[in-house]
Amino acid sequence: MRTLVISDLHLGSRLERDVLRRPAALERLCAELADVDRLVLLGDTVEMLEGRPRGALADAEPVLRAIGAAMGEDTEVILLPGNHDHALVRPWLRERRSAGKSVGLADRVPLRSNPDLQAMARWLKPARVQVRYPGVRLGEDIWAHHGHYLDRHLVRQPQVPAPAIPEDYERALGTSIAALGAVMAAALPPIIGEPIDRLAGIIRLAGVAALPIADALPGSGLLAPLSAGVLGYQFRRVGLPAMASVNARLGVAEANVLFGHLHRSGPRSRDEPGEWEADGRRLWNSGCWVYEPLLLAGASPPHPYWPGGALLIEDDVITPVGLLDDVDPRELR
Ligand SMILES: [Mn+2]
Repeated sequence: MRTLVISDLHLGSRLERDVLRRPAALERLCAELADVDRLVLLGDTVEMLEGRPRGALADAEPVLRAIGAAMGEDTEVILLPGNHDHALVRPWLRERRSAGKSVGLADRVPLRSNPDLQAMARWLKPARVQVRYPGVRLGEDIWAHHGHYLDRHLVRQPQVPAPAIPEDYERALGTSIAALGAVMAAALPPIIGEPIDRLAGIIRLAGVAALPIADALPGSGLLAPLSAGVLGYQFRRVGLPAMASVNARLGVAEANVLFGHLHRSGPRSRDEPGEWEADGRRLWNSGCWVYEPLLLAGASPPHPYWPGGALLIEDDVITPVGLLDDVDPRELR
């Protein structure tokens, strides 16, 4: 069984940073999918936070149709909502809450809980689709989650209790992104003249990892801290420990935890392996499918923020791969 995990497609992004709208990128992914039995879309598949969820879904349709066709019969797609497509799972969460039922670590979300989920499942045919939230078990010792729960450990908010349940994380979702927007707006006066949705793109990319950057450089007010290097540093010093905190509080039993959200694929060959391990668990990041010019200008693959990151699982062995590393960068912009 061959499983491919990809995340952070952000299909329908207003500035068209989602590379799968580019034929070269979509073709490369589809070629890979021909040999895949199971595809995991690990969150932020559709960009529903930019104020045009219907348009984003419409943009996602042809991409999902191509993915389903490339997968073919007797294959499966597991869809997990993240923070940018959290709306997909909200009706189900509300239903659970009103019924007084708790949420587990890998619950199955019925497609019928949301017409948008039903539409996505239809587009992905003939692959079978199941929706899981907030995580899914992918093997004896592998649990995958989009990673947005880690935001809770990056902002000064009421502490997450230890141990915690998914509801403790759900309660404050959204506030962190809003808080980040406020910090960025205050910290980046020199960026005036930069379109505001360009800024939104940076925020999306940085995730809440930008918050500690703003804290660490009070009054600097420069865009410079958002270079790939500093983001990478923040990812290792802040992002990875925050994800480890989520795993510890939720009591994740699996030894391997896959996540996306921060858009930084790894561990890569030059990464320090110890930074990706905590409490007996190993962390793996699936990267992203977004071309962010502010981070990638002048860069070339292999690069931790290069679009096309994925995690390949075969016989419970996990391998980070860069599926777009060989595609002409001009075809990704
Ligand atoms: Mn995310």
